[in-house]
Amino acid sequence: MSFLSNANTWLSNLSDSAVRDIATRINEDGIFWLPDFLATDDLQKMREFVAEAIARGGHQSVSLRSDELDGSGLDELAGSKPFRDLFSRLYLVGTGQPAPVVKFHQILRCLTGESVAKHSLMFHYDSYILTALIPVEIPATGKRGDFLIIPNTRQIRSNYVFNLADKVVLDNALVQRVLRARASNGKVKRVSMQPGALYLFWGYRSIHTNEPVDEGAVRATALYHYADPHADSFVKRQLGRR
Ligand SMILES: O=C(O)CCC(=O)C(=O)O
Ligand SMILES: [Fe+2]
Repeated sequence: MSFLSNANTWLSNLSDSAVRDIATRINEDGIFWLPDFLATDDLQKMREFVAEAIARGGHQSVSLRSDELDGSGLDELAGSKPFRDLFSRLYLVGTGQPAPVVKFHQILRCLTGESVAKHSLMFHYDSYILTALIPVEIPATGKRGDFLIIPNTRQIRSNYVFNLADKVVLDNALVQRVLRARASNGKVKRVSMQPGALYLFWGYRSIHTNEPVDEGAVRATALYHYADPHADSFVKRQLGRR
């Protein structure tokens, strides 16, 4: 089977009503997921890329941007027309607004080593409306780095300043402690990540994070962030924020 053919076949056959169903799932459950979006061979190529990136980085956590993903296979997915179309179609259904040109803020997030803790249990809102997450490497044993989400807790803010205020409140140490306590009491939706599956959620509207994995383990997730509602904000530019 050729590279990404599973994914592209599913994507190319998505009817408008199937896209609406996905949006409904995201609205109602907080997250949509599709198992086996990537075939085993696709995953294999990405896993080799992750292993090399971690080895190069001295076996510590690394985050790679789109210009560092050549040859990973994740760049090919970013370029796939039906994959890109899924984002604009969901945007239209989800927001009722015409979709901006699809440009991804793409990250391959590899967690391992001592720095795992620093990159885990940091509840946040994304700067982008729609987030696709594809787990590439998830430990089969020990701590599995589950995804935690409190879905759709806010609307899209009309002004960047209100968005920033939400983020500042959420960044507060006490708020983070309260959220961690809620999570450890089982009061936060927990998603056990399956490698090769596709997960979609409203990253801008949902408080979310990941649990840690053991230091000797590797957790790698590919993230495709789309549509920053405050991309043109003057204040944002002045503050030099992403
Ligand atoms: O890796 C994950 O599970 C989530 C990462 C995330 O939310 C982000 O990078 O914005
Ligand atoms: Fe996020």
